[in-house]
Amino acid sequence: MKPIDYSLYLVTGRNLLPPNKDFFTSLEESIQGGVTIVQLREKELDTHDFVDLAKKAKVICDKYNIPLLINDRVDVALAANVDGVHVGQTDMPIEDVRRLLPPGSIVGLSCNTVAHVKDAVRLKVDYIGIGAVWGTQTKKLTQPIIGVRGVGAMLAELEGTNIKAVAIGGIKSTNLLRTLHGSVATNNRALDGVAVVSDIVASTEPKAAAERLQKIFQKFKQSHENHPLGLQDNLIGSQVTVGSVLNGVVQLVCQIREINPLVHQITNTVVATQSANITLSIGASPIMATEFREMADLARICSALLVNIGTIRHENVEGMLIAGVAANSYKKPVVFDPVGVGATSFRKETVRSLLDTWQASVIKGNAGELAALAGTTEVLSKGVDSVGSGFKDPEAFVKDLARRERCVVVLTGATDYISDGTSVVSIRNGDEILGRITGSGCMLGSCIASYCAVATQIAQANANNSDADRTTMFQGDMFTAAIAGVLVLTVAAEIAVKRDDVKGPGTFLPALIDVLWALTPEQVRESAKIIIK
Ligand code: 3NM
Ligand code: MG
Repeated sequence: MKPIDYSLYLVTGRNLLPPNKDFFTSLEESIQGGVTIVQLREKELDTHDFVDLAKKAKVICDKYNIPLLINDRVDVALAANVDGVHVGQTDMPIEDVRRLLPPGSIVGLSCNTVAHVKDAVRLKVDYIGIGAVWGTQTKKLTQPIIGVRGVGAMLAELEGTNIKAVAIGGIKSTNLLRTLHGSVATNNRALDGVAVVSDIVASTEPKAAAERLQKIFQKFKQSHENHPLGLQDNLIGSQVTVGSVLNGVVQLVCQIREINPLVHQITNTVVATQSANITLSIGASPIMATEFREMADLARICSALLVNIGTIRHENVEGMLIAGVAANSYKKPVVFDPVGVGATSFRKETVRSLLDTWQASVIKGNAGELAALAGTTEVLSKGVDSVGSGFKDPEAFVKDLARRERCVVVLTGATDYISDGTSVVSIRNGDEILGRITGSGCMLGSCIASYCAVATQIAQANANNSDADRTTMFQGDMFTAAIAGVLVLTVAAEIAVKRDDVKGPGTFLPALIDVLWALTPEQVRESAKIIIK
């Protein structure tokens, strides 16, 4: 028996068909577009009509040799002689479904929690439907929305089983890439497919809708198989050495002044001016816009986005959500600075919803912030500052967090640690005076975003047409960009603090801007104190 292809799982919804679109025509066109398995879902239909509908749908599915399942109704599945049944948590128990259906039938179960997945493993279902991953208009939900990162935790439970998994709920071609990348578990288990109702059924061109979805899925599958994080071109796979990293940094430090990339920064009201000045001094151009109506336009013209929640207000969240989604859709890097995330539950909830909605390319924070983000109590914070020295094993922590969040992670402190989930670079540059001025961490976010911007532009300029078509989330080497941001700012701080005119924090800040303005790639290379593990 050939394995079932769950990649594009259509759940029907006749009430969503466009006017004058025949159900069977829509079904057949969607299969022609790339639907690989179909579930007939009817909540209102009389049994007689349901069986009739199932038999007719079966003729179409058989023509294309794809499986047909029935939602909930074992009797209808038996009567129409289809391939299996999908049940929800409150439907007939799995043991009974199995006993009633012929051997070899497909049995699927809806799961909303990790406990449901554990049950599914014990009951040996063929596949699970995880949902709702996003909000949906198609079904009245009785359980909270899971969010992409919650899907990963559920997928991890499937390790060592043959159980397949699809996600469902609000999946569209516009969020599919993020759904797939964002839900990969820490053990690298990914979705086997996605289940979709409205994005296909409500379309006047279901064939084109299915083609779009299937194309994105196939590219995700390729990039997931080929790159450990699947997100970006970086040094993964090639040998990372201090020399190769510094060469990459020097290239970015030189090119940023030629390319002068636009960097959109949504930051806090304490540091906006100095962040903008820092951006200018290293050779990029800042746009400090927060109005949500501008976000889509800015994502198109800018080469990177910085999101910093330092003085977050409820009314700013929507803009941050829209900006990140728009940046993702244009494959522009998103640098995220979860300032003070451990301080209040509002910040925690905001950070969770931001990271559930878009994919960051780099997350940076101090020990307290990253501990709060990771949900460990190993490091405590006081307001926006960390308490104590940090993690017992900072290298392992940043590597794990990079894998979990599927992006580059920068942990700042006396030593800065940067990981892409495979390598960890530690940097021992800087000066304690950086801790005596406000917003040095925020300025670092601006530097990283600026180098991410130039890395993306370089990658785009080098891309040929086939590369432009690829479906990694980002283009460009975000790992080297993050390292460049840290090195440039910390090396400049060392030089600035030694200047005769610097008497303390007040004179340090303008000196830092001046030093950054004149900093040469050679100074960065010569002063860099970096170790790679
Ligand atoms: N089940 P759309 S969400 C049928 O969460 C169904 O179990 C869900 O429709 C679950 O793709 C859902 O139009 C509807 O959002 C999905
Ligand atoms: Mg049901």
